[in-house]
Amino acid sequence: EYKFWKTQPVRKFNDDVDKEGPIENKTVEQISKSVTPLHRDFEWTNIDINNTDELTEVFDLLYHNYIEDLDSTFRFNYSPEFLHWALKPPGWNADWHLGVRAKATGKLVAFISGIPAQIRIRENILTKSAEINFLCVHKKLRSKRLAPLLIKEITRRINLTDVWQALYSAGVVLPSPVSKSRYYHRSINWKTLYDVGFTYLPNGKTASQMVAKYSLPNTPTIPNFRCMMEADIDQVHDLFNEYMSKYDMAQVFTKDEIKHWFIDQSISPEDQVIFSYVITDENDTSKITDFASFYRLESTVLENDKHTNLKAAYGFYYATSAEHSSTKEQLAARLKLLMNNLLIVASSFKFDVFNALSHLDNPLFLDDLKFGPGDGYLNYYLFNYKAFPVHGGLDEK
Ligand code: YNC
Ligand code: MG
Repeated sequence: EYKFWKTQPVRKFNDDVDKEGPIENKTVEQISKSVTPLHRDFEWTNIDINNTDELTEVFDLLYHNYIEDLDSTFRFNYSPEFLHWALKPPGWNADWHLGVRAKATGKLVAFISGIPAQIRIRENILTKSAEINFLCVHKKLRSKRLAPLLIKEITRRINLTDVWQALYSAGVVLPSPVSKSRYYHRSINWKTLYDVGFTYLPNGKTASQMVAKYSLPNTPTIPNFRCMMEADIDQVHDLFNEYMSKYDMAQVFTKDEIKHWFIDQSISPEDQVIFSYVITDENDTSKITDFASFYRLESTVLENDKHTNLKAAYGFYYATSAEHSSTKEQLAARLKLLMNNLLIVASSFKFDVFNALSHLDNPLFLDDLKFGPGDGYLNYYLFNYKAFPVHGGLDEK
């Protein structure tokens, strides 16, 4: 059990945490300067995301081999624009976009990525850490212990830059989660979700009753709700930091990172990845009191006659100013207003479903806004850092 993971600096299931901090301390001098050995039929490759052909290779690998739901009805379809967004935040490192090719054909058969991140755990900020994502091995090469080699090699490359901690999340349970979230789903286009088997018709209900249940207005419910613009970055940065400070664990974003994570850079509207909105003060439209965002991540519908793709919105970060959240009741009311308007936006952009995790303050609005619990869970992990369990406070791309 956990033959690989038990060799790694991660907390064991039965380890009690007495004090938070690194599990092991090393220096760059102790890290090997040569690549992790691979079976002779394979070789390491750096993927240049800015090269369209190489980006397409990663897209194709993920399109055919990345995460599926439990009964293989859907598979994540990360768009090329999404990969640009997720893999090139400020300070990104080309060496951390790591692939494996079959030597004979040159075909890309595996991938893993790292990006720089700052993570605050209670009062400690891990200023230099990494976030790992998109670990993928081609279906034909599964269970051959390639994943541990990808993890070892990316760890080596990250360690060589004097970075020793990482954050990652996965549906699978590994030693040992620091936090756990459940997926919730809010139907928008009930009919499509029903046709693809994502949702069912409850006993005694008709399809049109279900459609009516989830119908949303065409326009925002308040006049001072609008798209976030570049000029809003400073205010959103302040709002974000203030709001996130109440959680035990959160990412820390610089202004450049706020710009990267919340202002969409895609060229054509149909490729838009990130959707960010703000509420301005009723009496002073230059003042931002709230912001909220979601990203687009479609799923391929596997083996369905009517539909090939599901257009899903994923709730990302939000924040509301202290004046709207002095009590829990006030905060709940404000988040319902904010998130309801986000649902209206998602509906106007023809999303089929809005997904959210059970973390942050989401439990305050999930039920009332007609989200229902899903089958999926997401476990959060820290590499080479022992921490007490964390409840809420992190998001996942
Ligand atoms: C997973 N998701 O337990 P043991 S999430 C980490 N994350 O090791 P093999 C995983 N480890 O138990 P396969 C994992 N899934 O013997 C499996 N493992 O100790 C462990 N799926 O390797 C597993 N993407 O190569 C076991 O398995 C060992 O061929 C078995 O490959 C696994 O991106 C995988 O779900 C997941 O493509 C690549 O199934 C494959 O099955 C696949 O024999 C579909 O591996 C796509 C999918 C995972 C998405 C993600 C986060 C990854 C985090 C990796 C850990 C990072 C650590 C920090 C490094 C930087 C450090 C610094 C500083
Ligand atoms: Mg393998």
